Amino acid sequence: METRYRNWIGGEWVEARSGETFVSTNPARPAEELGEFPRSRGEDVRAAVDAAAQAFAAWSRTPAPKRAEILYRVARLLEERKEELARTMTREMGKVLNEARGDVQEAIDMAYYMAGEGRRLLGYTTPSELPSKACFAIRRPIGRIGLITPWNFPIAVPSWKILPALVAGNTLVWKPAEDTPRTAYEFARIFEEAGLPPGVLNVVFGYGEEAGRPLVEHPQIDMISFTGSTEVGRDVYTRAARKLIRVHLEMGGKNPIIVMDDADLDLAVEAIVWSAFGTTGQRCTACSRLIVHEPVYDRLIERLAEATQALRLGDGLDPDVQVGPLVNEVQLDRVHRYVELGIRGGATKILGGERATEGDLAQGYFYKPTLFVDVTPEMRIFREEIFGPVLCVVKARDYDEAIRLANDTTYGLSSAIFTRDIHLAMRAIEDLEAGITYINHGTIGAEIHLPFGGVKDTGNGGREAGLAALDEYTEWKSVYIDYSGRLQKAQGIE
Ligand code: UN1
Repeated sequence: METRYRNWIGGEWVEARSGETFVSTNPARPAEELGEFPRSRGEDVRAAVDAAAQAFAAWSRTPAPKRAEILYRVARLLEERKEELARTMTREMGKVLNEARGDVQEAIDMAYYMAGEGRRLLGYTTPSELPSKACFAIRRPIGRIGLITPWNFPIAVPSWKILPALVAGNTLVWKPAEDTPRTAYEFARIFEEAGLPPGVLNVVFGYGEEAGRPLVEHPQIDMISFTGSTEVGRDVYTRAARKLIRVHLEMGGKNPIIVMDDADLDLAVEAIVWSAFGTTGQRCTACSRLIVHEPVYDRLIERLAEATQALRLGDGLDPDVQVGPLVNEVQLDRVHRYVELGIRGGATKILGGERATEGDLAQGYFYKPTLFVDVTPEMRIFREEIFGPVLCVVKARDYDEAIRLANDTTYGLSSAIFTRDIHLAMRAIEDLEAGITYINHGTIGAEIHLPFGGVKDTGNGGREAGLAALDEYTEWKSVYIDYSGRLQKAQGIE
């Protein structure tokens, strides 16, 4: 049985103009299909942007507390459907069910959080330098925003963009990842059921080059928010620069965990395994570099190898499974190519390094959690984002060397240190070049009410989530009201 899904444009569910489609499948067993989706192109994107443009006047004038009421309904519907959405997500992109539930929970949290902002959206008032003059700064919506989102957090990451953008009064065109259209469809349906007016959120399914690019280049799109690879993000930024529009970019990571000799090693091992192999390593916050202080190196590696070996691979719907498949065959090949590069480059593979093919695993895109030691900073496996279950371990003589190694990367999203020394912990907060630093916790697991994003090539300076999200999705307007009845010139001009 196959089900055919459609784009959501101006409140209608419509086919791609070309009639072309693509199919979404389950990475644990690719013969299982989750539906057929429109393969959209420029003409579909243009229709969606027109719908967003038409909806803007009414939506941006709707009082924010009223917009927020819809967000509260979205939150409640997400809660009701949490289990169903999580199961669809697991079937569509492979993450284990518990993690898929967490993914939906992030959207629930964000919906409540941003709904609350409907009654704040705070600006500020400030005194004027002149008498009988009032000054204040308010937030205004930006306009029509294009959203391009990845498959690894198919509900959470879109929710970080859609919910603040909506409460702020923008209208949206969303191009979800081609690997997770079904999950995106189910999420979009919730906005429809919650009573979002037609055209406020539009969804166009398809591929980056065919549907994403025309969205970025459309003259009526006032901002792009993109989460994905640094390579694609750079292209998005460059194209959008010609239009001088705002671009929010959330991209790669090569996130380090440092373990010092005074650390609680049991805790560290548990956190490393969760950060490196949770979501099969397919998080932009995943730990892919482990930097271990020499005195505990051997002990830590031994325990880490043991814990990694014990991980169970399989279909994420099975509650005993800890590591699901990679999302598709392209990723599987990519991860394996990196493993080969590591071996050729002289790193020592102590675990994994191959596709898992035992029994039922053979049909899916399963890859064994992989541990490399003897890694050096010049190696590509140390430098490039692999986005799979591959962890590189290096040894550090002392804290300073550990920090140097941690910062020896073009990325800067998440980072962590395990130590019981408060001085080192506090120093690491200052020294680690990253948007996020964890003390005695792995690199994954950000909460939605704090700013999320990174430095260096991870982004272009913006942050999503937290109150920072409102700065992304609003323009500041400064207002001056002169009630002196005469022309008063600022800066003391006579
Ligand atoms: C991502 O991988 O794109 O902090 C986002 C975390 C999650 C979000 C990750 N809450 O790992």
